[in-house]
Amino acid sequence: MDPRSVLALAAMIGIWFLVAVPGTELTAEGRADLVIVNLVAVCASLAGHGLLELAAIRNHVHVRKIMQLRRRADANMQELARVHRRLEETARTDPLTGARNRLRLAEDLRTARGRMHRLGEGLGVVALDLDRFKQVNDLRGHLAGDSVLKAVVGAIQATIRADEGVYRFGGEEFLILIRVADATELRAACERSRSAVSGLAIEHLGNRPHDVVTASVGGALIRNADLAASDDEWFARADAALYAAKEGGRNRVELAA
Ligand code: GH3
Ligand code: MG
Ligand code: MG
Repeated sequence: MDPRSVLALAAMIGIWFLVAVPGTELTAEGRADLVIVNLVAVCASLAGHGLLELAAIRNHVHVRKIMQLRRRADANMQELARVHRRLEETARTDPLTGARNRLRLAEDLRTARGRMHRLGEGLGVVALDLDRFKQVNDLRGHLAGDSVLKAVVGAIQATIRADEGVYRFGGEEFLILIRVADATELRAACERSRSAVSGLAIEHLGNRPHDVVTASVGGALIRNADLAASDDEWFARADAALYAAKEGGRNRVELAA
């Protein structure tokens, strides 16, 4: 039962008793005074209860406001974390092709070195350069050249695992990092990338005799014993193989010695 009802009931009984029950030694005036005192006490008590309730309501409103602010702050933090993740991704991506950029390459190579050290995994460092690409720009314009670059990245990405990467190394030269056990696997992976590019069948009349966009590919197999060499030395090995592929007639794969 509500404390106020209990209080009111008690007061009513008290007042009724004072007014109605005869035989005490109180005078009529004394009774009236007592009734008034009783009524004042009841009113004061009810007012006190009312004030307490008001304070409780205010408290409740404050708590709700605090919870609302807390929820808003949580949502802001989540949005901030999302924007941060997006920025991190954007800072590591080539805006034209969507390939990973050189910042990401340096980070991924550190990770690959760690895996090689711990697990003895082999790493394929593959350099891929489009053949006579300058002619695409000269014959069909720079924008057409740009869309070829995008298509090439998409085609190469389709040949590698989700946790492996294609990196834009320079203008129309790409680097691919793949996990391979030996030279046979490396050659097969290089060949998949090469044929993915020619398989796009993008017309390129400046690239005789194929008449479609092709790529030359150079692969270097990196093992535990190569951990002492720098990233640049690894790139140089892949680049030398790429140079040999260009020299050998383009649209072909060569592996570093
Ligand atoms: P090679 O077979 O010897 O590799 O011949 P190439 O013409 O591909 O090589 P070269 O280095 O002479 O030319 C590369 C061209 O790539 C020159 C440049 O205009 C073009 N290129 C570089 N970056 C971009 C780009 O972002 N967009 C476009 N459209 N072209 C680019
Ligand atoms: Mg080229
Ligand atoms: Mg080039």
